Amino acid sequence: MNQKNDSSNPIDMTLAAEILRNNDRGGYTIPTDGLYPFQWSWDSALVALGWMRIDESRAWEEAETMFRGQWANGMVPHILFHKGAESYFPGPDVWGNTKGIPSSAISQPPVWATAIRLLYEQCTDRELADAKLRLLLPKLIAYHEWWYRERDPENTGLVCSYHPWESGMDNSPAWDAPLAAVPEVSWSYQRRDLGHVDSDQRPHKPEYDRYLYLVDLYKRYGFDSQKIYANCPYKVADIGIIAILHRASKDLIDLCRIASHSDGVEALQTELDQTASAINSLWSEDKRCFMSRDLITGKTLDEVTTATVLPLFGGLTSDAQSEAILSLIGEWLDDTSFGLSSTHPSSPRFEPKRYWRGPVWPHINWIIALSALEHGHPEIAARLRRCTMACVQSSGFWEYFDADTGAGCGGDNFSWTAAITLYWLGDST
Ligand code: 9WN
Repeated sequence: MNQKNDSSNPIDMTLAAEILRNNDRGGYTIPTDGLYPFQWSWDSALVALGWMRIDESRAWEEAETMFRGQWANGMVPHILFHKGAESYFPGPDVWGNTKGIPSSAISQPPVWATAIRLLYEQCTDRELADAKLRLLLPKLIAYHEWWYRERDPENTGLVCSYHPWESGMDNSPAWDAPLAAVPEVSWSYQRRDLGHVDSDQRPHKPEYDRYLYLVDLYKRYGFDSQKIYANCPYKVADIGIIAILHRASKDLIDLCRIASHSDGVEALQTELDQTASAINSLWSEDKRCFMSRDLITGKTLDEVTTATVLPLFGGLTSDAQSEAILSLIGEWLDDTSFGLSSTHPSSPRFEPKRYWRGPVWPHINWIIALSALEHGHPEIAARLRRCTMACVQSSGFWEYFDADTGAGCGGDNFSWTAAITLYWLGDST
């Protein structure tokens, strides 16, 4: 049953807290029961921010559990399969990684260092915060080193993604062209997502056939980074990942300074400089935002999505670019009633309730609101917060919301929606 607010009353914070507690599986929080029964990386980072509002040590535990699944090469997998569950496909057997905690073989947008910075700043138990920071810093550094080393081996300044799932924005129309070039698997399989959610809110089968081809390819190459870099048919300089990584690396350097930790800082700074010099090659004057690039064909992925404004969050924009992006966001908000649709509504590929092709995602509104605030536009931040909270108030704590109606879509009693609600309602900004 969806835990729904009475829409005539303010949002009930105890409901949001109850969702996190119900989704707690002991040290980690699942996004939602049934549809996503494991620990996902960027979900978990955002969820930790919600836990910080109600239980500080539980917030830190979320991070510790995630980093327990870190690979020896530094990668933090996008899913940790702590326990078996039949309600999700593809599970650990399909991914095939049996070292340590069974996991997927790709990562997800690296929001962890940014989340840890916010946890550190907001934790009232300073002794706890200092101890956890000391413990997590080397792991965070290894994670960021992994991104730069393994995903930008030619030092272009732009890391690449190997899978649409790695972007966290799975069936974004921006990935249509590079994904179409990936072969399809020939095996038959049963999708579990369609047993939980209507098919008009989920990706199509041809996309899944290619998602699985890539999953199988990593396994065939024995998870060898060099072989995958040389042979992966999907390689995208994903503007969302690049921007989030950049922001997180800056936060990480600041955290290192706070903890007087110098190992790795200089190298991180070099990577930041390299990305700052490369980023303008992705700027589109015409679209007023940054575009991803298909690294196999060299083509620009010409689609305005919420990822394309994230360099604002990354602190990668010139003053003129910031103003251009903020005016784009303002107009985009005028065209929608419930916050930023994941794909711009003027796109012929916009679909208001199909997952990342249109719906409004609460955590993305939160990230963009934070960016607007940092760039001196509190009115845009307030607008994003207001319309996101209005969706939650009228529809409940859903995974995402129909961009045209604000109706709840995807999984219900969703952890990141509850966490962002707790974060926002416990915040004075
Ligand atoms: C694949 C858990 C995850 C989110 C992603 C979202 C969705 C998975 C799926 O769910 O992806 O990773 O099976 O659809 O797209 O952003 O982290 O909530």
